Amino acid sequence: MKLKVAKEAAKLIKDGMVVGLGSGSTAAMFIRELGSRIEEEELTVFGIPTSFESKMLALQYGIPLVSLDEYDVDIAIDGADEVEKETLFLIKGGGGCHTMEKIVDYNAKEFVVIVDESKIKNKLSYPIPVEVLPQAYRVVMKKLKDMGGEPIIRLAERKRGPVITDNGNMIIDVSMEIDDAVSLESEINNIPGVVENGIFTKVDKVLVATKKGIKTLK
Ligand code: ABF
Repeated sequence: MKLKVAKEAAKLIKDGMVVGLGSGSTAAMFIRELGSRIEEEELTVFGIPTSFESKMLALQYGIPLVSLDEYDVDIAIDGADEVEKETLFLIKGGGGCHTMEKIVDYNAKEFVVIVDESKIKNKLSYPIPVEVLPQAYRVVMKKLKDMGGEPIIRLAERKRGPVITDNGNMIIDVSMEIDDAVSLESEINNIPGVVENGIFTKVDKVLVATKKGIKTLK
C-alpha cells in the first residue's frame, strides 16, 4: 500500500522542480521512486530534505540536494501519523522530525501527504509531538498539563535517556482532546521553550492508498 502511494506521488514530480523530501517509511519509498525516475528519465530535480534520515536516503538514491537558503519548494511530499478525514488536518512527528517537516511542507507551493488508509481517522487522537528546548522541558510540560494535556517525555528505545531530535532538542508527546486544531497549533507554539508541534493544518492534498486503489482527498 505504502509503495503504491509513493509511486503515485513520484509521478507528480516534473522536470526542473525543487521537491521537499518528507520523512518516515512512506516518504522513504517516495524518495527511492523519485531517485529511479531521475535516473531513468534523466530529470533535473533537486531535493530539500526534512530530516537527517531523508537527507541520507536522497544521497543514496541520487537526488541532488539544495537548501531553503537558495531555493523555494515547488512541491513537498510527506507522510503523516494521522489524517482527519473531513478537515485534512494532520498529526505528524511520530519520527521526531516535524519541525523541519513543517518548515519545508508549509513553505511549499503544494504540500501533498501520502498515507495508507489506516491513517485516516474521523477525529485526530494521536498524541501530539512537541519539540522543546531541553532546558525548558519541565516548564513546558507544566503548561501542557494546565491546558488539559497529559505530557510524557519521549524516551530513546533503550530508555536510558530522552530522544534527541536532529536539532538537538527533546520531544514531549502530549495526549489531549483536539477540538480546535488551528487554535491549538498556535497555542502550543506560544509556550516559551516550544520549537514546533506536530499539528499540521495547512495541507493541499492527501493521497490515500486503499485496497481499491489510490484515493485523493482535498
Ligand atoms: C513522518 O513520518 C512523520 O511526520 C510521521 O510521524 C511519520 C509517518 O511515517 P510512516 O510513513 O512510516 O508511517 O512523515
